[in-house]
Amino acid sequence: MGRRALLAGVGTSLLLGAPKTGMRVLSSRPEDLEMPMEGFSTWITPVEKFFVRSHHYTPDVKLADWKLSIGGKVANALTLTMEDLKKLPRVELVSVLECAGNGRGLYEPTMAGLQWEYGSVGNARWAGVRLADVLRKAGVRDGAIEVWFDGADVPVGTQPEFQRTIPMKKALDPNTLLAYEMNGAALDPSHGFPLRVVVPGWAGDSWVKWVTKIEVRDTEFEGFFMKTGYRHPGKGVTPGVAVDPALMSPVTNLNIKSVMASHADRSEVKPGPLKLTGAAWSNTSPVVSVEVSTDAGRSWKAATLGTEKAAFAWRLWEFGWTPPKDAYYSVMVRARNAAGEMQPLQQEWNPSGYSHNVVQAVRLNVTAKPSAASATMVHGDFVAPPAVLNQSCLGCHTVEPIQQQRMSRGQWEKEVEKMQRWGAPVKPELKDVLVDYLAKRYGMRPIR
Ligand code: HEC
Ligand SMILES: Nc1nc2c(c(=O)[nH]1)N[C@H]1C(S)=C(S)[C@@H](COP(=O)(O)O)O[C@H]1N2
Ligand SMILES: [Mo]
Repeated sequence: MGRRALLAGVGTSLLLGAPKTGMRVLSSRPEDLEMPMEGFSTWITPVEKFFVRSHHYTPDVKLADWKLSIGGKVANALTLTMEDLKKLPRVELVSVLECAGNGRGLYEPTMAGLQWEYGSVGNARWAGVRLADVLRKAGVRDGAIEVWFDGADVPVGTQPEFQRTIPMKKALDPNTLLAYEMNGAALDPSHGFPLRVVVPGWAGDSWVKWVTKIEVRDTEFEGFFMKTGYRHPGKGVTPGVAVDPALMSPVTNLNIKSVMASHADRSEVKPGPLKLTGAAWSNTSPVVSVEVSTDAGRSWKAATLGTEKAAFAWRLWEFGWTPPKDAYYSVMVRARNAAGEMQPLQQEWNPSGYSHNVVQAVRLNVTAKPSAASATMVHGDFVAPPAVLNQSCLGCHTVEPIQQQRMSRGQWEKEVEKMQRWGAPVKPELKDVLVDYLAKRYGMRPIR
């Protein structure tokens, strides 16, 4: 079995680091946690809210036992302690970290994999040393093409091990770091304590955590997570069609993307001024504009960008809007970067559901009578039907025509009144109870 984790045994400590709050748990062990939408309201994502994506169990690394080895095609193989590393120049930068699979749960047709929606992304301040400085110390030999990283985490059962490479050019980029700090403190165990790779502008699969071994290579690494996992056709393919991994390449650059976080899709708001807010980010080319459409993409207006910015960071944005009348709106947001890349209006599809970045549409019903409950129903909630449903609604037809509706409280009120005109016996004092129930159980955001 060697270093492998047995299914029950090694790595049983569930909580090694700071407790995370309000996260959407996609898997508790290995740890896969999605940031809640409120995470898009601060420029720096606190560690408690920062998403976690781990293919194996979180290793319990003790600094006293930890060492970093640098070998392969180098003149002098090195073994460094944290103390040695900290003698090299310290570099700090703020960068977005986004999982290649962010948004997978929004793809149609669906595909296997963790069903991330918007929150496998965060923006943090990373500090450490330049990978280039460490490589220079070791002396990269002629013919080197890529740099390989291995972390202290070990696979579960016969799962392949998470090991990754980045091309030499990216390894020598002055912004590519070996980071020992996140947001001003030592890395949290979930985020790679004591050392991780930071590759600004690139998706999370290159940001290897718990790094213990670095090797400079003159041949392409053939490991599962380079040759099979994290590969993308580079263009959209016919939805649902399988593509040979040999015809795909590793996911590297992030896509230009923006998220509206202040309002949930299919929610209701009262008339009056609204403040729409969210965040936008890009790859190595910075975000230059965020635009909002309140008419389903017919016209666009510039949102105001936040003052806090850095080359690889996300940019907060806000947009003030007073809906001209009570109606059902499709509000959209799109970002553009300095290279002229803009989010698409239609999502291209790829077999593993990577790099999702379609313009997000948030459907808002502006109404003086919001059925607040309908916006908060979540998967698995059950609301017991009141007796009045049976007494008033199931005399002429079954529950089916009722069940398939997705209506606001205002729409349900009109529907009940129509049924009353058609002969439904609804006691006046029970009408509100009935309408409330219908709006909650069969509201605009149906129970999936
Ligand atoms: C007096 C008989 C009767 C009662 C009682 C009744 N309905 Fe209906 N309902 C109908 C008829 C008739 C239709 C239309 C069937 C068709 O055209 O296919 C209908 C259709 C519907 C539909 C489908 C959408 C539509 O408007 O066609 C919904 C939703 C509905 N009813 C809800 C209710 C609710 C809620 C109640 C309880 C307040 C209720 N019904 C009670 C007769 C009734
Ligand atoms: N050693 C190791 N490094 C890893 C992973 C892993 O499973 N093992 N997951 C990668 C993936 S796919 C992502 S998206 C990021 C997530 O980093 P985070 O958990 O700090 O948010 O770490 C990367 N580094
Ligand atoms: Mo990822």
